[in-house]
Amino acid sequence: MGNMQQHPQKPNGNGAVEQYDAIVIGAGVSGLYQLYKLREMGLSVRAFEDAGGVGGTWYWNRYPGCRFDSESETYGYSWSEELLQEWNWKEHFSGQPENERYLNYVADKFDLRRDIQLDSRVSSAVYDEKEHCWEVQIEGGQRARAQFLVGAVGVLSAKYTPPFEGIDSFKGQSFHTSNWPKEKVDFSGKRVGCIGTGATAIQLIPIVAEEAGHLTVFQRTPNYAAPCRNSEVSPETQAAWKARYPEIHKKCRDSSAGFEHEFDPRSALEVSEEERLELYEKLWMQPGFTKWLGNFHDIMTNREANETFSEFVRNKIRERVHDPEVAEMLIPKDHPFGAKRIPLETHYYEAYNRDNVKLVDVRKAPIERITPKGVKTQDAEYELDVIIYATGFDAVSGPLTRIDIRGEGGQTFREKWANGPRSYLGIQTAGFPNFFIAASTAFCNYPVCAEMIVEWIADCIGHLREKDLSSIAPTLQAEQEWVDHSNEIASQTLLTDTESWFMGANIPGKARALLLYANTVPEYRKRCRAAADGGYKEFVLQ
Ligand code: N01
Repeated sequence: MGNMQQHPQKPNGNGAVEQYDAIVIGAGVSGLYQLYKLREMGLSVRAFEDAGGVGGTWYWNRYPGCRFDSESETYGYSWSEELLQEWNWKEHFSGQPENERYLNYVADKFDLRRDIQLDSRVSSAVYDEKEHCWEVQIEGGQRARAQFLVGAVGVLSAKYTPPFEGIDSFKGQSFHTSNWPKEKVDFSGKRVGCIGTGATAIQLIPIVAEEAGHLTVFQRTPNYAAPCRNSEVSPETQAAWKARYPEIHKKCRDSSAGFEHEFDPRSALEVSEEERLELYEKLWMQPGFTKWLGNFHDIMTNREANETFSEFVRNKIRERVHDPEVAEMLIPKDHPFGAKRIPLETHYYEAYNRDNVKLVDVRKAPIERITPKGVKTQDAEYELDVIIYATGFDAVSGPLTRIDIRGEGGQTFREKWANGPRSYLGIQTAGFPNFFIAASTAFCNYPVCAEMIVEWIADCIGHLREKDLSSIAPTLQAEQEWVDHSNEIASQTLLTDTESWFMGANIPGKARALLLYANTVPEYRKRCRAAADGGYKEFVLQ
């Protein structure tokens, strides 16, 4: 363990085109495992990573308070018993610094660094139809070719900053939460503004509120946040996890959303009000997503059932925020609980009871521009020393459409996905042979599905090599059937009539489509396995 291999140096750009069996874009949770899997199979692999280190999401998102919303014991990789036994999680919902350390530990333990070139942003990838291979270009001019190309780019990695007028004129410091500096940002005595109140802002606001001289929160849409109830992991719990990891992972794989939680099979409407409230209070006291994924099953499908819990949460907010007017501003009224990913919080609502925190409604009076002094809304100018953009991501498709990917006949991936994702199983797209997407778009505890997808891709590549085939891509028909099936599943949920990144609704001009696959984890796994076991009948193999 810990052999601390060096990363390959970035060449100066004029050299020959490098050749590999496979190229992986990204060295985060999916990319590290994909590199490991393909190398184990004897392929020559190069991973290109935009960042200056490994870890993906856990490299970029260094803002104060950033942590898992999954239980730590369910987030770590499940594929190495040795790793599971060696690694000790410090907290039940582990924080960013430890998560980044974990992924670095993995990179060292499995000697992955020698095949990961850092500070290397892939700008284009073009399919060579004659040779059945991909040529990628790295910013700066370096080129590399490989038969297989894997986009392990994550789903929330293309950061989004609204194009506010005057954004560059601000004289103070400004940060996007997903491009946070490595050095600690000193807020003491400063006037800080935070734009956005999504899961990211909800994690950072209580911490910044304690440090800053004054904090102004610019909120357009309130969210339902639920208590995280994080705590340190005792040595007894650590030992208990280590003794039952196979059981923990099986439970996650067999559950609806990849967690240890499972929905209550009863309807919220079939029990008495007393029984319902008893369950709600019990769930509320528990850590993590229990209040979402351990709730009555129909809170995700039936508005009336959902409303019973949404109202319960609104009352919890009213209890915690002293000023009733501020409480009402923080209460969501436009969407049902759970139709957006639930932000897990620690003292979030209490932050608004502090004298140095002000909540500003930018739905009523939108932000007009950023000025040299701060933020100008329709009815006031807020003078600031620091602006935090907690304004989210161009999710799922964004990381891929920002690369110039060209498939058969010169067709661009950007055009192909212009009206929403078009794939088969979320993994491959017709007309882009040998290009795989190793980012979990299932509604899932991320690594649980990501591991499965990485393994599916590795098996598929193994199949091609074994049968001496040169390329694979789904048929247009299989892709259309998958899109129809995904839309059908989505229409049975409350997700599609809510404005959120799930629907691409946070990005002006982006097509409205559910970007995730709303089926359960076991159903998704079954479909992926059937495609492989059935001999890849839904694919064109050459
Ligand atoms: O991004 P978001 P996020 N003017 O899109 C506001 C994961 N995550 O980074 O809602 C004013 O949710 C926008 O307002 P509105 C998790 O999956 C996980 O917070 O569009 N405001 C919103 O308030 C999560 O769902 C963890 O009206 C503007 C905010 O910016 C996902 O990442 C922690 C605006 C963006 O919220 C994204 O969360 C954190 C404008 N022009 C995140 N434009 C874990 O715990 C945007 N906004 C693992």
